[in-house]
Amino acid sequence: MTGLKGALIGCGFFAINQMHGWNDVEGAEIVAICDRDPERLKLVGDQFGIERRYSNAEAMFADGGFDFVDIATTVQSHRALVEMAARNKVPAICQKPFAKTLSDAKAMVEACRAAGVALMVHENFRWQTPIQAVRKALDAGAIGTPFWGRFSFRSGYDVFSGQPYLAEGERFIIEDLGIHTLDIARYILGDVSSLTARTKRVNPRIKGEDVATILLDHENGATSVVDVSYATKLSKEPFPETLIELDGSEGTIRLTQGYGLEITNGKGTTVMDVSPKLLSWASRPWHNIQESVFAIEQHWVEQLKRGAEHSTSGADNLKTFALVEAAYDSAARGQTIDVRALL
Ligand code: NAD
Ligand code: 89V
Repeated sequence: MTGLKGALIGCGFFAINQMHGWNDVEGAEIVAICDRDPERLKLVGDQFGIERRYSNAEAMFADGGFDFVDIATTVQSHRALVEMAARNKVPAICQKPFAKTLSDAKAMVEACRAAGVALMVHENFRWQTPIQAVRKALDAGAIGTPFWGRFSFRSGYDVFSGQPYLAEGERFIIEDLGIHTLDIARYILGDVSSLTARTKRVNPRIKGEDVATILLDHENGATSVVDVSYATKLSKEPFPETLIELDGSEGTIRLTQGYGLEITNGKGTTVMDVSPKLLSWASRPWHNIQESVFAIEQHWVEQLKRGAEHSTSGADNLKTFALVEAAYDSAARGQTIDVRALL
């Protein structure tokens, strides 16, 4: 395979994982980086040995010399940068949350479609080893047809020290973390027709909600609950594990804390360890997320080379993003929201 050349915009907290991931990916390398903060640009450029450094994304696109762009900035700049990539006919990866609003997200998908360039959202949680293991068990028919699910992320971990902006937004847990959990629910049980949500803010030092409980009606008739919290203090901190319960016509699946996968069906019960790998550059407890960064980047390269759609393409992610908007709307109005009407 001829190697693809990439450029990364946004050299902040999470970009370090993305740069490590690119070092491990086969068939691609990062040749240019951009950040408007000179300190971050220098830190990442020096750490990863990248000579081409820009403080302005327009200038980087004007110089060109790369086959794709990886946008790792926070949400405020996503629409402008994705549209810049489309104007320059450069395929783009965009971090989650994809956009500030669903209408921005739709415009970004349309810009890339019209320009004929691929667009993938860096929605990496479905690429975690334990989530892939659940999907594999379902696909193998281990529990027949699933009719109920629970996708749960409850933690007391201090995410604010690494990502201070998470304490400052009007919206917090659904937009930042629940977006991943909702995407996992879609990935496992399929698209959603309607949704009902309730939210709370428990931590008085942050602005947005840190607890959400969301009831999903899936198009195939299954029902699920997505429950997320950063206000849950447990004896053994589960961050950043998503726990899953699935009931099916022929059995049950439980993804338990500590990365255990328990499957019960007519043959009895099997228990497997589905722990993520601890990559050479990774550190606990983030290694689960870090491995999924590498996995989604490898997927990007493979699909781009084949000219095939990505699992979390911009178009696919509109259906996850609509769940985020619907959840905030439902919580504000105390009503069930018709998700299909938003798309
Ligand atoms: P951060 O604030 O640490 O880093 C963002 C960087 O982008 C900063 O260095 C900033 O100077 C730069 N930047 C912003 N706008 C720019 C522009 N227009 N041009 C050039 N540089 C610009 O943020 P972070 O914590 O690294 O988060 C970045 C994104 O990653 C967010 O959208 C966040 O939600 C997401 N994230 C994803 C995961 C995941 O697992 N997928 C985990 C953490 C964060
Ligand atoms: O994955 C994320 O988007 C992170 C975190 C796990 C802290 O919520 O922001």
